[in-house]
Amino acid sequence: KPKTEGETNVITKTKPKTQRPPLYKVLLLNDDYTPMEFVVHVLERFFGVSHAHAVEIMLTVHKKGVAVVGVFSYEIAETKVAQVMDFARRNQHPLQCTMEKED
Ligand code: NFA
Repeated sequence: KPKTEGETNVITKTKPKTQRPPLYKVLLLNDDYTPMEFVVHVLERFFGVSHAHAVEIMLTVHKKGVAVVGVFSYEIAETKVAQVMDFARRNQHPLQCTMEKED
C-alpha cells in the first residue's frame, strides 16, 4: 500500500537466537600428597595436553590451589571428572577433580 505522509518503512527483524548448550569448566584441585609427576601424567593422559603444558597447569594448581584444565559440554566434563577421580583412586592419590557451570 502506498505510504501517506509521515509514514516510514521501518522493518524490525527478530534475530533467531541460536541456542548453545551450557559449558562446564573442569577444575583440578591442589593437595599436599599427590605427586607432581602423577598430576602431569593425568593432564597428558585425559586432557591431551603436551608435557610442557601439563607441567605448567600442574604448577598453577600447586601454587594457586586450583586451575581450569578444560571447558566441555556437560557429558564430556562429567566423563573427564570420572576418569580422573577413578584413576587417582586406583593409584591411591587424593587428587580431586570437579566441574562447574560456566557463566
Ligand atoms: N601439591 C602437590 C605436591 O606438592 C602437587 C600437586 C599439584 C597435587 C597439583 C595436586 C594438584 N606434591
